[in-house]
Amino acid sequence: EQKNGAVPRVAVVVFLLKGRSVLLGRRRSSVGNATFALPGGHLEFGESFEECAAREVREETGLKIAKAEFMTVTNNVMLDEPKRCHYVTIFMKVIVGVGVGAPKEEQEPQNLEPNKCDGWGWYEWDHLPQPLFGPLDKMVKAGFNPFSS
Ligand code: 8DG
Ligand code: MG
Ligand code: MG
Repeated sequence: EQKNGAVPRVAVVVFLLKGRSVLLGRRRSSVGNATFALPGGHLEFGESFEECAAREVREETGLKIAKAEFMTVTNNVMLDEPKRCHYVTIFMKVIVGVGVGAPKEEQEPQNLEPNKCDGWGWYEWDHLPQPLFGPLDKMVKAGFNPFSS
């Protein structure tokens, strides 16, 4: 069933892992406003998942990542948001300070899109901030752990 020409879109988001922490920012958006989410955005025409991950992380945080690894994919239908949407979301991961092309430990994220995000912070996986953005919340509640995947 298709409503008002709306179609599912593909998003690529990135778990940046540092020690026991992940990078999250509080959204300013008509989808998941004021919830904590990963850096990421829309897959552009012709892009690989890795390219999209690197571009979105650079655009949003200034961090340079060369090699993000595929982790998992989820289907996210969000009809209750002010802007109804449906995303197939690709989750990638990068371990900070490990391997060629990973950001160095001392590199700190910058809030390069302050109209879309309140700011980036490192949060321990065992003490995640609330509320989490729906797609991430669903994974956490299902027991997903990016450190053991
Ligand atoms: P762009 O113009 O830079 O491509 O898009 P954006 O402004 O960065 O888009 P976004 O909302 O940050 O990401 C696109 C969609 O990805 C978002 O509306 C829903 C989906 N998405 C998830 N989980 C997450 C997540 O943890 N973080 C982000 N940023 N998006 C997510 O399903
Ligand atoms: Mg973006
Ligand atoms: Mg984004």
